Amino acid sequence: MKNIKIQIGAVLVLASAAVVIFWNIHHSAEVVPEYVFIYAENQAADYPTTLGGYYFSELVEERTKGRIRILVQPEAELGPEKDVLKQMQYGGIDFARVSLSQLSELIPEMNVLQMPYLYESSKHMWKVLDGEIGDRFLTMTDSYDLVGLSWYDAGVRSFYTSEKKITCLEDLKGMCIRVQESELMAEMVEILGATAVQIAYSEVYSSLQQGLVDGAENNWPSYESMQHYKVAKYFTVDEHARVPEMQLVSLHTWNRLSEGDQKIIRECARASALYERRIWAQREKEARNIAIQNGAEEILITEEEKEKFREAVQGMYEKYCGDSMDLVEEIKKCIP
Ligand code: GTR
Repeated sequence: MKNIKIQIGAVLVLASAAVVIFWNIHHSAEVVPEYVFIYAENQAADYPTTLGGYYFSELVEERTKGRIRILVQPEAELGPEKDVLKQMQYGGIDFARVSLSQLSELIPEMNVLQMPYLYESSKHMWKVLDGEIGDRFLTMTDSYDLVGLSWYDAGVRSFYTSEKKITCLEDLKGMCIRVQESELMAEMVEILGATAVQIAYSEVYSSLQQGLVDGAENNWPSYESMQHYKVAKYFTVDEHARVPEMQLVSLHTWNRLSEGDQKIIRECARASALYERRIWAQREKEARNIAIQNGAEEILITEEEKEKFREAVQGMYEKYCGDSMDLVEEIKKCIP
């Protein structure tokens, strides 16, 4: 009898231990987050900037042990970049990755970092952004109810057209080219001789297909990812602008977080930016190959011809960087 009691006792102890273990496992798998934030991204789910966003979200969740969850919404589900920025200023959207062309519409001082033919190479741009200038511009957003977290890579932009190839500057005359919803980009295209039409990113494919515009301009990965090569097969490598991109958080969201959490978020954003930069370089090559294999024609222009493009836009510096010409000089000297 005594033995049976001991056995029953042991079984009960084991059973309750199993319940505790099961409860713990189950419970820890379902940590209820303290914060659930949304993150706007206008590129496809497999695009480098989106992958950077997912990585950021994973890192934050890991480092906060599930207390902070960030839901990345790709493919412009939360609207065009212009509207996303407005919503962030009111705290309607928490995080986003946006092009500086769009951000400069809100913060004109940013234009200086996206001027046409400003950087000589990707390395040159990264030397500027990784240094004191880049840090200064990340904090510039604070007075616009936004907090800059990190810089993302978006390569270099070139023109692409449907019917007529661009082989020299004169070819742009009379063409109608889609640009971002950005005054600077529109002016650049007009100065180069074409008519600029500002259209949201998600509408570019149909605008090219329906012949509303003769061409557009972007980097190889966007050209390939959005399948623009199917409706605009001539890609002219004029490399007119390197437009960096920024990962941001709404100041309203930021102010809800403790200093410790803010630090984690900054660190994870920077780590995700380095990751994005690594996969960007690879994707740039792949995108070019995919587009060409599917019928795109790459048109290379001579240095001499490129110089004509460069000269044509010089007047824009006075207008957009009038008060910061010293900074332009500083950037130009920041050669790696
Ligand atoms: C891409 C950028 C997008 C968007 C797009 C455009 O390079 O990543 O965020 O700005 O260009 O041309 O609208």
